[in-house]
Amino acid sequence: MARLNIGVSTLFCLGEPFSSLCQRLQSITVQNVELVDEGWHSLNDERLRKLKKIGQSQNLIFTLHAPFANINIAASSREMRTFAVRRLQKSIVFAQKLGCHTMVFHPGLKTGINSFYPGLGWKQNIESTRLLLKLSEEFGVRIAIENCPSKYRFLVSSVEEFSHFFDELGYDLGLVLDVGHSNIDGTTYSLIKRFGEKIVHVHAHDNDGKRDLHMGVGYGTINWRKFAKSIKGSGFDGVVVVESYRNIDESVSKLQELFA
Ligand SMILES: [Mn+2]
Repeated sequence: MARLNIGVSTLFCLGEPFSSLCQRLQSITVQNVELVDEGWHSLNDERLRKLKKIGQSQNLIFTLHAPFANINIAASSREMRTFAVRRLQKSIVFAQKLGCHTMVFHPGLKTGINSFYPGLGWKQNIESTRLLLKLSEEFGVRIAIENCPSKYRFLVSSVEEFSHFFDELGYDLGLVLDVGHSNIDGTTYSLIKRFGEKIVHVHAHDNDGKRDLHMGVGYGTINWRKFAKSIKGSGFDGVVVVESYRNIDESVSKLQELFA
């Protein structure tokens, strides 16, 4: 079995200024880096130039996480929905300019008025995703949707929901398996079993099985040995990105050992 690439998400330093992110990238020990187009690290053309330069000198391979705070591609208001898709479009363009092979995004969320219009939020989530897929084709950047904990009101979380979603979508869209999130929902192995060939990217962080704590690998309840065996067995050949808030280097070493 091929040795999988372990990467690091820059989410761990999102609380630090952009200049600090650049410094960290200059001494990062992995080749695969997931940038987060959010908060103090939100991208613009000047930042793209800096990141591109660092990426080239350090020989980094970038992926991009689309913004997720205040973003709902299934928002009830058309204006808000349009804004969300346009903002993600901006990220797709940034991803293209940075040479990212994948951009990760979150499914739409249920809103306070969804119950009055059964099925409408679901439909809007599908429509926005189709728009994003068109843009992804236009700009030549692969996009992939992430499983997020069901208790945070995501429209698509469970295995059944993802199954309906992919069927109805009618396009080929990759899945980002976030093993921290699936640990909370108890869906890790059912997601791998059902969508093994659709999983193009993995987010790795740990938790207590209840809260989305983004702890380092081995600090929570996830059986990493079992997970590594299962995901390798599914034929997955993408990048496993450490997305914890702390213990980054330690998590990378543990995963490198497990996936070697
Ligand atoms: Mn994630």
